[in-house]
Amino acid sequence: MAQVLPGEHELRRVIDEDREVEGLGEADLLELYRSLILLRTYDERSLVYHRQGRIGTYAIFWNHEAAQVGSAHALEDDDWIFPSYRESAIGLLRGLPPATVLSWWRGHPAGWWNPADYNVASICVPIATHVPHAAGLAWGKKLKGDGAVAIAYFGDGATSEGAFHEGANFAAVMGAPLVLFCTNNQWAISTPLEAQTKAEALVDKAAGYGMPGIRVDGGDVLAVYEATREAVARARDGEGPTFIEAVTYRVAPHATADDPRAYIDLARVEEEKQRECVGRYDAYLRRLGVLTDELAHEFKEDALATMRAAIAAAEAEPPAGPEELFEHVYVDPPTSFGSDLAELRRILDA
Ligand SMILES: Cc1ncc(C[n+]2csc(CCOP(=O)(O)OP(=O)(O)O)c2C)c(N)n1
Ligand SMILES: [Mg+2]
Repeated sequence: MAQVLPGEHELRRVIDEDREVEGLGEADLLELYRSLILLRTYDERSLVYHRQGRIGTYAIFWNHEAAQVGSAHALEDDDWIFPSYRESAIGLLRGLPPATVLSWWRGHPAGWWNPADYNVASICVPIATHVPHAAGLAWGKKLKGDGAVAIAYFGDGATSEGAFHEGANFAAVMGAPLVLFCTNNQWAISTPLEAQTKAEALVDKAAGYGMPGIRVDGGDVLAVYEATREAVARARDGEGPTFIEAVTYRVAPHATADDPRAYIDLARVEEEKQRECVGRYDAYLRRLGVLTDELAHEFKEDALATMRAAIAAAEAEPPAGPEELFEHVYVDPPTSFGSDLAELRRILDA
């Protein structure tokens, strides 16, 4: 049996150490910035669209962008992404149209896509159920020998779920090329991390599965990139899965339906907001002399225009027909579907 050292507790950092990441040129650094601005803008506009009644309940990911962008940029296009609801817009980094993701939040069928078109699986709402799916896909990739890896995104709360355990254990035993990416934002709705686990750090769970664990500053896009690149390289080299704990803080409500004032320390939230991840990277790039006001303005304006066009496209989708509730459920639908649909049409007058 391979000896696996306990996961590192020290947070890996790049920005706060004013280091540079080997292999990243100026164009790469700006591409990371552009992606951060795209996701930040997506998130901020989505909150407004929710308030305007144009999308449904929405899971805010403000201050999670660095964890998402840093990790996604460490992948190749052939690698598979398994997002949770907190990473709803991560497919944008793969060319998934933002109108599609907005349609998803509108509960419209146009919000679903063929995962194989982008190597991005459906957005997973049940906690951790996608971890075994990702492990299975990664194992399949290994059997086919095509060199691709998978990454599964989930939260601190997900580590208490059976599906997380099953997926992590299976991936380790099968040597599946999988990155288990845990965004530890220290809350699972109103459950704080200390009520979630008695483990000193979530990264310690890695040792229980016999896989390496990396603990990284989740607000540091470069540190996340570097850590994920290492995990991806291990997976591609046939060395199996890695558990990454990206430590950040949820400074927004769990979702638009939540009011965290009932359970959160607002002073802590304010403190964390001061260190939010896009501003930290912005300041780093300016220290390096890579980012100018003009470029920052251009990226922001592009992202805003993208979102304006996206919400217009999502709203232009014709309403879904009631028959779509019944389609694609069975190859041979039961005969009752016919009368059920007729009844639904009668009720809806559709
Ligand atoms: C299997 C399952 N149980 C419960 C829920 C309800 N639920 C939605 S979000 C959430 C908290 C998850 O917290 P965490 O894994 O830390 O992710 P975060 O929301 O912080 O990104 C829960 C319990 C669910 N979606 N699925
Ligand atoms: Mg959480």
